[in-house]
Parts: sequence; C-alpha cells; structure tokens
Amino acid sequence: PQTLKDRLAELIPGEQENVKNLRTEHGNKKICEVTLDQVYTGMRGIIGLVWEGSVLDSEEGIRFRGKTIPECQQILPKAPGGQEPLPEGLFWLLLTGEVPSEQQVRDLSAEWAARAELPSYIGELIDRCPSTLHPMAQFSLAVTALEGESTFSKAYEKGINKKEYWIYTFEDSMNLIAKVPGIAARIYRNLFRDGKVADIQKDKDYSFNLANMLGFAENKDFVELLRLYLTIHMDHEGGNVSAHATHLIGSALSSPMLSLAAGLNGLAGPLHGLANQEVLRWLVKMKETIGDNVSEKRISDYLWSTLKAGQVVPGYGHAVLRKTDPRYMAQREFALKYLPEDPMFKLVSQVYKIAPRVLAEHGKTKNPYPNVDAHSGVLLQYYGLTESNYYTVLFGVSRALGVLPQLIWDRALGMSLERPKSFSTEMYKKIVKKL
Ligand code: CMX
Repeated sequence: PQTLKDRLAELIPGEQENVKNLRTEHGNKKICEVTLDQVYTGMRGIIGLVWEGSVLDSEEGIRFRGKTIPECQQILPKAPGGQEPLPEGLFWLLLTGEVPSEQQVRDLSAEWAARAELPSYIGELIDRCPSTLHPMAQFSLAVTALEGESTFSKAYEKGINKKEYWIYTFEDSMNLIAKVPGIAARIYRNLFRDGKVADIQKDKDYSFNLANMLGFAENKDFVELLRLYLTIHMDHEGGNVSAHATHLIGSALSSPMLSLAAGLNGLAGPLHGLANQEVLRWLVKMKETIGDNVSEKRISDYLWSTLKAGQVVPGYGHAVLRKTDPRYMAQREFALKYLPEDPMFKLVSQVYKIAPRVLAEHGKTKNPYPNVDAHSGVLLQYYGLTESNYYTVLFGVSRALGVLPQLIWDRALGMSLERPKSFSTEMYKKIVKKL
C-alpha cells in the first residue's frame, strides 16, 4: 500500500490549487466583524485561523475531517482483537482527509516504532531533572532539546527551496511523534517507578508501546483505554492554546520541535490541559472532605465552596463548547463498560448530575457542562496510574499527533508569519470615539 508521505505528496498540489482559487475568487470578502469586547476577552469568536483537521461546533462538539467521535470509533482501524480506534488512524485522517486501510495503519505503527529511539543526550537531560520539576516542564524541556535532531533546521541553515519545507516538517513531525512516548515514559519511570523503561516492540502499535514503557501493558483494558485516550485528545481545531501556540511558533519557521514545545507549554496551563490533573485532585479532596456515598446536597455544597473561594470548577466550562463535550461522553461510555462500580467513577457521575445546575445558578460560565478533562483522570487512576501531576503528559503525547498534521499543511500551503495587529487602550479609546 501507499505510504503516508507518498499520499501526502499527491494531495498537496491539488490543495494548493484549491486554496489559491478560493483566495482569488473570494479573497477580499468580509467573513467576521470584531467588537472591542472580543479584543479584551481572549479574541473569543474572532475568525482568523485555518485548521484543516477538525472543526468544533459549539453544540455538537468536534468533527475530525467531518467525522464525529462515534463515527471515528466505528470506521478507524483497530488493533487485532481490539475495539477502540488506533490513534495512528486518526493521524492519517487528520493529515490526508482519508480513512486509512488496516495495512496502512499497521505500517504507520511500524514506522513510528522504527523511529522511536531517543538520542542519549535526551535521556541524560531527563535523568538530570530534579524530581520536584513538574513532569510537563520536563516533557517540554526534552522536546525542545530534540531540536538537535531537526532535519528542518539543518536544511534551512544550508538553504532550501520553500517548496521543500513540508518534506522536512513531515520528517521532523514523524520523528517527534515516534519519540514522545519514550520521553513521556522516561519521565514517568524516573519520577514514580524504578527509572527503567522497556524497549519499543517493533511489531506493536503506538499505544501498546506507550503503555508498555509506562509499565501498564499487562492490562489489555488499559492499552485499549490508551488507544481511545490518545485518539480523542489529539485535536480540537486551531484556536485552543496548544494548537494555536504550535501554529504560531511554526509560522516563524521555528522547527516542529520548537513549535511543539511551545504547544506543550501552553497545554501545561490549568485553564487548558492541566485541568485533568486539577480534576482528580479536586475529586480526591472532595472525597476526603465529605466522605463516600454522599448526598447530592453535600456535593452541591462542595461545588459552592469551590466557587465561593473564587476558584474554577476544574473540568467544567469551555471557550467554545456549550454542551457536554463528546470526548467526555466517549470516556463515560468506556467507564460504564469497564469500571461501572469504581467509586471515583460514581463520584464523577454524581458531579455530572449536579455541577451543571450549580454552575448555571452561579451564573458566570457560559457553559456549565463537563469538558474532556472532567473524566480522563478517573479512568487512569482506576488502572493504577494514580500520579495526577503526570496526566497532562499523556494529553501532550496525544496533542502532538493533532497539531503536527496542521504544521505540515502550514508549510505545504506556504502559510505566512502570524502577526495580528495590537493597539494600546489609549489608542482603542481614540478608535472607538471615531465610530
Ligand atoms: N468554574 C467556575 N467559573 C467558571 C468556570 C468553571 N468551570 N468556567 C468559566 N467560569 C467563569 C470564568 O472564570 C469567567 O469568570 P470571570 O468573568 O470572573 O472572568 C466566566 O465564568 C465566563 O467565562 P466563560 O466565557 O464561560 O469561559 P472562558 O471561555 O473564558 O474560559 C475555560 C473557558 C475552559 C478556561 C473555563 O471554563 C474554565 O476555567 N474551566 C475550568 C478549567 C478547565 O476545565 N479547563 C479545561 C478546558 C478544556 C481543555 O482545554 O483541556
């Protein structure tokens, strides 16, 4: 079967033509108006980015190349004997817009396994991190240091034709994706286990290898969870902090390594990916404070105590979504199937019943429903991965597979340096006076 790179090389000229024609015909049409409020509220709702892999609808949630999460769960290839989609398949779909064959997915697993080896300086760098350094900081540090392996940076230094940018971006992206599980596992094993990381198994899929290097592959349900987890956390259109940061840094022609590291630094914030760590901590603290098998009233009181302390309820609310996140639902369905009696899952379910009402009554958040981070920690802790400050690293491994396809397209489509306009408040005062 055709390799991913060959298929991409075939698709790129048509897509370049497509964008060129669109811009020639409609390039000066107005697609968005901007209010002063939007300028002061994180540019919410301002249209200004291109993201090919996915589009987020506020009611329905994410679609990857037009396909919902349940559709992807159905149509994407699975591991032999597995039921969950392989992240390899979604990566292929995001990059090409096409559903890969089983053989193409197996070949991609093999290609990533073949590229997985880490240069020794990366391992040494991670080993030298103090155990007090947050796993996400260690992760970002190691990905930044992979700059040493960037074929894009080396080629750029020598001088390359713009037309070839995407080829080096593709190579670097494939290497990055192949190497992040080894980095993630080394951080985990150093901080929480014996420091030893299992070898990559060249005949196994990406999620199995990550599970195995973490030390959890004996439980095949955990491997299945990881396949689902890595698939649904990958991509959430272009404006979220990690996606936008990766794209922004890439627009300066910084390498995929430096661009992804920027995205990971953004993912490490508590309003973004770190929320999954915050959720588990918040749930554990709730359990300690109010005990097991608690009434709705006590959970509701606990939610109010968080809000009254001027804190956010982690895992709830969203900048775009206005309904329950389908990524939350996919995880809930997994839990109903594999761990319906787990007390922490039961607590999550209870909070799901009560929090939207409390948040609506509180009246601030535009979306009182749970997002992806409200559920993931509870699944991981069930299988013994209880170290919540590690959780965002897994999110980051997955996010790499979602933001790098766009970076490849950015270079293939010759996307410009990103450089929006800013004004001072004084200047805005003058501008609005004239309106
Ligand atoms: N608990 C309490 N208050 C919340 C809230 C929550 N879960 N979600 C939003 N609010 C508050 C906001 O802090 C804001 O308050 P101020 O007016 O005082 O600033 C107000 O409601 C309006 O916010 P919004 O327009 O509804 O939400 P934003 O688009 O500004 O922010 C998000 C979105 C996700 C940052 C916010 O909902 C939040 O902080 N949630 C908790 C953290 C979280 O779960 N983040 C993970 C998101 C998914 C991901 O990226 O991984």
